[in-house]
Amino acid sequence: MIIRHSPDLRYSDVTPKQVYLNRRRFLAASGVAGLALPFAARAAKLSTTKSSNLGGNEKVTSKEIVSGYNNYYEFGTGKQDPAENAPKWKVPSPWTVQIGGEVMKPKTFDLDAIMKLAPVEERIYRHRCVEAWSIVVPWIGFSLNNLLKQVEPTAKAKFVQFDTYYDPKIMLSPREAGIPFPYKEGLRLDEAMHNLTLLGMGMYGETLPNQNGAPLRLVIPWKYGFKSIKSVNKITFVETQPKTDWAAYAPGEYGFYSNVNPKRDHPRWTQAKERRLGEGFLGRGIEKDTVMFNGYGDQVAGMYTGMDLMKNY
Ligand SMILES: Nc1nc2c(c(=O)[nH]1)N[C@H]1C(S)=C(S)[C@@H](COP(=O)(O)O)O[C@H]1N2
Ligand SMILES: [Mo]
Repeated sequence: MIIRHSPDLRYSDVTPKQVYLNRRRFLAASGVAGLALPFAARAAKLSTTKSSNLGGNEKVTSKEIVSGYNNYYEFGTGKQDPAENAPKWKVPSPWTVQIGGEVMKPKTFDLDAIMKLAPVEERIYRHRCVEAWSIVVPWIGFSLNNLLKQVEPTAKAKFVQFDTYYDPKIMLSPREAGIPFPYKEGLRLDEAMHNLTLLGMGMYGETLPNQNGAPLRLVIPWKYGFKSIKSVNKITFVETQPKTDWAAYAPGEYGFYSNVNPKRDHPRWTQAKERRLGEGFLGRGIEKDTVMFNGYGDQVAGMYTGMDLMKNY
């Protein structure tokens, strides 16, 4: 994992290039050019504080693939649908994240308040979809625990539930998509508080494209991709294991934990192998062995000691 730190970024500093260019023109006209550095320019000056744990022959996947081959069922069930449909969605502004449930201090945060909580980092993570394809992505964000600790969970809080924003006017209906909306995911409290669990607000040096979960998403690199919920606007601390979308859809196929596990096959396909997108002959992808916990076992295996991971899939 590569972590780069940057002090005091506001959400508006993580700026899509086009918006940034327009803003710079505006600032130049008003005589304050140079005050607002784009995120990419600041990122270039960030220092690397941890070395990558990618294998020697693993490369960052191209931005074109990561933003063009997506699962975001609210915007269509085909892999190309989100890239076509999600950009038409105007992300509500201000974006708020409502945090409540079993907490001492329920609170609603806007993006700028969230950006003030911790320095933004770039983290290069492997991503393994339950459908046996994988990518490597340079995310921008910081550990979710920086946000969660603000509300002071009570002793009753054992799990954390996450909701995706839902607007039936622009997104599919649950009937069309085949899964319930708002999309829901959940983590055990220790998983949610783990340093690897990322609250992502950008990738490849810019804000997230809508199809990748703008403006704010989770990235949990040792779990199958569907745990990494997009466009989060609600976080609820709860006592009992929450009902999550894919586990509700097919409990025998998708469990609550969904840790990457090459030994526990999906009922309809093997999980021992994966196809790394964009590599190999004509970029058709190369087959790789899937690694337990997606290769992050040294950091996360301890959370599951004593648990039967064939039963708790
Ligand atoms: N709200 C929402 N979040 C979601 C999904 C979705 O359909 N809706 N799909 C999940 C799945 S299956 C995967 S593999 C990842 C894909 O993230 P990416 O498109 O950024 O690669 O998003 C996850 N988060
Ligand atoms: Mo996925």
